[in-house]
Amino acid sequence: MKLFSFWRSLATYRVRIALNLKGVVPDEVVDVNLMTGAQREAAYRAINPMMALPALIDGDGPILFESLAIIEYLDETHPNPPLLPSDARGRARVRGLAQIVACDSHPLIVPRVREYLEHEFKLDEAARMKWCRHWHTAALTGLEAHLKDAATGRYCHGDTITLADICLASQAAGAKFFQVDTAPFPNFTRIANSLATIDAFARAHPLKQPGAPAAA
Ligand SMILES: N[C@@H](CCC(=O)N[C@@H](CS)C(=O)NCC(=O)O)C(=O)O
Repeated sequence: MKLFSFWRSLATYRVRIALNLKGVVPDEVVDVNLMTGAQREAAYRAINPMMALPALIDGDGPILFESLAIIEYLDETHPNPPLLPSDARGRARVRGLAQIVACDSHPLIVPRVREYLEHEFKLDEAARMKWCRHWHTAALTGLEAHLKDAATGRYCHGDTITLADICLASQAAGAKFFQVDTAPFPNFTRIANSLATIDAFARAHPLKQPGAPAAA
């Protein structure tokens, strides 16, 4: 198994958490430096034509891409512990929470979007940060409202870790990178703090990966 990764990639952080929870250790971790644009080089474009991390090769292929799809693949191939509830409504809620992060919020703040805002629309660093913080806050506001539901427990959905928690942890790490205060979102913050104490999450954290700075 080969994981294409970069320390700062929040989508890869999600996959690393799932791998840790499942006790799966990739044979190789290939570093694709998002800060030097290595994701756009031909070698990586052949792996993932979207020029985005993560990608995973498991055995003979095909190459797996998109963090949520990879995590569901891992969940199906390594069912314990399960990352989705056993009931259809529960699965829909967990996938919905996960998609707020991975589909509605995260894609708006990735390097290719920030670089487009800079080069095409000439937005300076302060304006780009304002953009990122805006979309972070929109997701945090939506998540917090959902987390007031009685279905929330110690974690996003009851007292068992699910795909939603994996995504919540990546939103929390992103909030730190973009200096977004999560204090106004107490359920989100409580769950993020609980998850941070779990080894599978702590070991997967961006700042614990090779090449990461001591703080970001
Ligand atoms: N929806 C994708 C997002 C992939 C993505 O955008 N990854 C970022 C890093 S977290 C990336 O590689 N960006 C490269 C770029 O924007 O140029 C997923 O969840 O896997």
